[in-house]
Amino acid sequence: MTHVLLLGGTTGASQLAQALHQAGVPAVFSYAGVTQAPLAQPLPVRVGGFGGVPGLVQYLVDHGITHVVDATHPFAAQMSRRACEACAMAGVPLLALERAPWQPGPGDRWIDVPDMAAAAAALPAEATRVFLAVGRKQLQAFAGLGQHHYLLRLVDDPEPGSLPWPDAAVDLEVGRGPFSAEHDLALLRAHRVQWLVAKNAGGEATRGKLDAARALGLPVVMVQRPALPQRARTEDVGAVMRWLRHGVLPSEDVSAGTP
Ligand code: 3Y8
Ligand code: NAP
Repeated sequence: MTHVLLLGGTTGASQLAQALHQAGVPAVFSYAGVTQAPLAQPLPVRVGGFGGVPGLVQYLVDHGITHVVDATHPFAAQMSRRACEACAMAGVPLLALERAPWQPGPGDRWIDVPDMAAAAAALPAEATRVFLAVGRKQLQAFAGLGQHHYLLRLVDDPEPGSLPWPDAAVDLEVGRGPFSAEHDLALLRAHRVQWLVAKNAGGEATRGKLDAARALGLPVVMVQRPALPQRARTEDVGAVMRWLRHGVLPSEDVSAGTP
């Protein structure tokens, strides 16, 4: 009897949850619990970490999980690494639902950097206005750059005093996305943004800010994805459903991750 553990927290995971629900496939949707009110799902939901690899192995065994789909974000690297390890130990098949990285197009002014520290170093020394679209957990890398004015987009209101700059240096937009290019163009204009910092999340839900930056001719510091272990992956919800039904992916769907 199939029982799927869906590691979620992204638009793709929400789309797969709908497909699993409509197909009547027994599944449980898993959130880390880092936002106050995550999107409701049409599947039973569990929230919170598993307790590292041993905790996840125990969960797989206790709940008779037959398949794991890692539909977490490309930057949720620790979860993805631990899922690979736990599934190998428990002998449970794993498939990643992962969108391709964004590629620059004509008119894009991207500065590719390997990590958040390099992103901070890529900003100009002189004071400017920066849209940090990297979430709450990554702000510390920019804490020492008090000369800039920041526009932050967070999923939840930050705790008072939790931001690493004085309130006067920060404009805050609280929102979950997806965000349209029109919305983000108005946002960048309203806040006179001169620089963007983004993670190469891929997908359509937040590429609007990149289209808006191109329209305004703004430079984008683009943080590359962390390396992940080799694992079967696909970008297509239908391919996941075929894998669950028939156990294999057509070869064109399976490409190894970044070594
Ligand atoms: C908790 C689940 C969906 C929901 C939307 C996608 C799209 C918007 C892109 C910008 C960039 C950012 C951030 C972002 C994106 C979608 C998708 C995606 C980026 C939710 C969600 C959870 C999280 C966690 C949250 C992180 C933060 C990152 C905000 C739900 C809304 C910046 C990443 O405060 C915190 O602790 C937030 C932490 C991890 C990155 C960070 O380091 O702070 N996402 N995002 C999931 C869980 O608890 O398991 O609350 O409903 C999901 C979404 N986030 O399903 O359509 O699919 O990628 N989320 C980044 O890419 O830079 C926003 O503003 O342009
Ligand atoms: P992370 O750093 O890779 O994971 C940290 C720990 O959080 C994991 O080791 C695991 O704890 C727990 N965890 C993460 N995702 C989980 C899930 N879906 N279900 C249960 N436990 C989970 O993760 P993150 O970058 O903080 O991302 C947290 C969540 O936000 C994920 O669901 C991810 O899909 C979503 N998200 C992240 C980003 C981003 O930019 N990172 C963007 C959009 C959405 P244990 O080891 O104890 O199991």
